[in-house]
Amino acid sequence: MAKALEGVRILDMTHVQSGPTCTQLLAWFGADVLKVERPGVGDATRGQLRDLPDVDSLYFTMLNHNKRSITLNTKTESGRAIFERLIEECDVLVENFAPGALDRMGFSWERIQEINPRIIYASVKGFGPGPYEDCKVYENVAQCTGGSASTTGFDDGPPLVTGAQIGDSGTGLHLALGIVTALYHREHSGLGQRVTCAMQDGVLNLCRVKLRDQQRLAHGPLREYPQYPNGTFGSAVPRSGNASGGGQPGWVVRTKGWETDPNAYIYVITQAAAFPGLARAIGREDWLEDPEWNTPEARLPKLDRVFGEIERWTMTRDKFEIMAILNPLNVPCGPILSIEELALEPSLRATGTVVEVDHPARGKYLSVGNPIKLSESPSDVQRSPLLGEHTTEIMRDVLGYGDAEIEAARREGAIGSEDSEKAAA
Ligand code: CAO
Repeated sequence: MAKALEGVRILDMTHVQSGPTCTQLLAWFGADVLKVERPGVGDATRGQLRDLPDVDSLYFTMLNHNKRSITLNTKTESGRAIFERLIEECDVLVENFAPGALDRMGFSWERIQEINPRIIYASVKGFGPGPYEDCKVYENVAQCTGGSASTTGFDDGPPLVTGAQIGDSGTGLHLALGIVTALYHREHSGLGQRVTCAMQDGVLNLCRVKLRDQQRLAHGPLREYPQYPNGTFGSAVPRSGNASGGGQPGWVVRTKGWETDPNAYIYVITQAAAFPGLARAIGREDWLEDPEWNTPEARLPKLDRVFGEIERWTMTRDKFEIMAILNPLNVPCGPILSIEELALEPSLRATGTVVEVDHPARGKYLSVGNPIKLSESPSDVQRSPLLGEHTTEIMRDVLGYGDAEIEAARREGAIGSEDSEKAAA
């Protein structure tokens, strides 16, 4: 079976997390992703958060599967010429440098279009046009400036960032959609286009429901927030702790073993239709006849007591047992799964969402595979490339350079020498 993006070639100038997430997704779908890295240095994440000395970090390997690596110094004269050849041969150029970096290398959008009018030029930046457009941005900056941090956490505590990398990986995912949309558009128009995605915008898109609530707030208190009815609302959407945010009340409650296990918790949603089953399961069938408790309206002002009663029951059982009891009753619930539990979960291994990858320098490690499954287009996970591993191969097979030209480019420092790259690794 052919991979969905077979035949698409990506000139990958990305680094750190947001851009590499995007190009990794495209690579999983079969695109030929040529990762361009500075000779002897490479993507900074190769050396960040290393768990093993002198071996590409998990940070790098887990974001750069299925790619080929070419080292190229685009700030040398022959490096620039090679870069132009790459632009000619590729369908998409993806980058997430600090604002203006590619222009400073001599490659404005106008120049890139001149070289290849069919190319799609896709970028991640921290901010869109406006007062902050020149700022460098990392994950947590985007979470804070995109509306996530101000709405995450408890009302009486500081803003919180989340573990999910919604700024980096989230924006990479948005960018990948922009790229395949532009590729589709090119089918009719024959032309490439510029695709940009700002991390602030990507995070705000994921916080869409909070902008919904901001406007609802003008018409009265947010009844599904824990501040209702006893607390106060200010002018901005407050942090809502573990409230569900949807129309159905939910909360995190402790389960058996919580005293020592930081993840002995479960999220329980008290959906109206399933409430009778839930009340019976926790031994409070008396609520079903009592007008003080038997309607969502009656329970709303005292949800803390409802969840207090639920918790009295959940604290007597472990989170998986609770899930097994509540699911047949149609009570939506989610055990708090640790990353350790997810790593060991057989069903995630079976679907390829968690995969074991073998790497020549580090041996076997676990990674998250492609979470997007296509029925007709397989997607497998191949190890990340070593720095410059495919330099000669790409120079020869993609760009058509002969041995003498490759040697000359190496002597001029436009591409890295294989030895120096091995030493840098
Ligand atoms: N050959 C020659 N020079 C190269 C090169 C190559 N192959 N690859 C990169 N460079 C140069 C760039 O041209 C740039 O040089 P100038 O500053 O002279 O223009 C320089 O390397 C460094 O690039 P940078 O400014 O992007 O890198 P940084 O480490 O200073 O900043 C980051 C990193 C992530 C803050 C910044 O790239 C950024 O804001 N990116 C956009 C937002 C983003 O994606 N953030 C998420 C990152 S993941 O948390």
